[in-house]
Amino acid sequence: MSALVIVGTQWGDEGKGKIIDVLTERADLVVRFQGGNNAGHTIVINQKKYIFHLIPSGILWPQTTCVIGNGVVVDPEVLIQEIEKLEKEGFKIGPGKLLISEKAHTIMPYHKALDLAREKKAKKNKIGTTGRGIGPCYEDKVARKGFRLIDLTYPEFFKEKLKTILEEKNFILKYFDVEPINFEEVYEKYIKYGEYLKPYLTDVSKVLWEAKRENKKILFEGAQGTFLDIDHGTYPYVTSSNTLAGNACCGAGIGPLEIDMVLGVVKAYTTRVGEGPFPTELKDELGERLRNRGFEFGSTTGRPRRCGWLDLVLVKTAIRLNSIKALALTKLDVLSEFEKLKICIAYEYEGEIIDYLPSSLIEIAKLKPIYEELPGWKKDIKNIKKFEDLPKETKNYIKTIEEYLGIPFYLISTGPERENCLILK
Ligand code: 2SA
Ligand code: MG
Repeated sequence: MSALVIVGTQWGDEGKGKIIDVLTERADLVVRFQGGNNAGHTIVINQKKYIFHLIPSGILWPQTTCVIGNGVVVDPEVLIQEIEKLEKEGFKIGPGKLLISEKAHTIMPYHKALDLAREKKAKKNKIGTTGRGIGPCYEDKVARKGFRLIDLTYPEFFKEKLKTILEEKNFILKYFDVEPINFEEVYEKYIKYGEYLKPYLTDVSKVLWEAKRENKKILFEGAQGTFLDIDHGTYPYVTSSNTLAGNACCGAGIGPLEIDMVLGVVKAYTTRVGEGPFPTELKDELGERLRNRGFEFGSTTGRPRRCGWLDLVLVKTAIRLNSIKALALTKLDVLSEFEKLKICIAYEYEGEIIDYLPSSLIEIAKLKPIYEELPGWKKDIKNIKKFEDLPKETKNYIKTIEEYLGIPFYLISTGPERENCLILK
């Protein structure tokens, strides 16, 4: 398959990093197309954990070119730190290995300050953002007040625009009782970032077009998940970008007919970090067990993730929203200890059975999940290499999901390491 998009079907943290890493063995390019360093994609190799925030998860494979598309919002400080950390560990990054769109927008210090200040002021009504300045940066992009990475390489242009913009930003920061941001400091820092990143900047759209013509294999790496999408997620408890597969086109600069396949990643249970509705959430000891067994803590912020049963109503909706044609199931091993498992197959809403997530938060709050109960397997499945060798209860769990969704699993992950993986087709 020459252009494959990988997206999360839940609220992020489905284990996309691991799936992308496994599939990158066969990819020439791995492309990020939205989000920023709010993402935390984790890969474990020989018990060493790597967490990527901005650099695409394919970076650890020697043959792969990694690409940051125009739809990503880039905090240059974080990106440079990520590059240097990997180089210190012996990975060769450098221009050619990593390509960055000139059109990607830049996270500025006032974006982070505003993100944090708004959350603090909102108190009870906060979104639970990662505090990385993602929302304010996308706001400025849409308001046509943003800086693209290419702008940092033109000092005079950058200087003039920064002066005007800082005036407005400092006025807003004052409203939040936040110290004003110093022009000189930001200017000096960002011009240096511009110099550092200049060799990496390129026209990503053109690169991908040519790669496609040469039949290269391209993997588009979605960040966050379907229900954090700015349009189709549980608004306003969402991130500020379109997380759906369709945005791989706009966020990287390719047309829709260039995409050949979309793969959805499904975690064997559900998690969410931050505020917002979550119909199958377990607020009891079972939720706590899922969190501890699955090590469900934010890989960017360290926040404990909320945990609950697998919600197939959500996953089925994600299939529709993203044109998902194949699925990967992750973290199945986390369920190994449970006597009984539940999967949500519909909701009850005011006495009626429905199979969709309503748009209004008021309606979502009234949903009661309807569960199908399945027996657990209570056996370690980490090192099983063939589907046939899985315990019959595990096979039953997988088959029940596949039947409901009408799509087969292509890959099943049974542990954090690259080898803990069953490829089914
Ligand atoms: P933001 O910072 O504006 O994007 O936050 C808005 C909402 O989006 C959620 N969000 C995420 N949810 C899951 N995983 C994400 N990445 C990190 C991780 C999160 C972390 O991999 O664990 O470490 O806390 C991610 N990024 C954004 C966020 O929680 C808000 O609900
Ligand atoms: Mg994550």
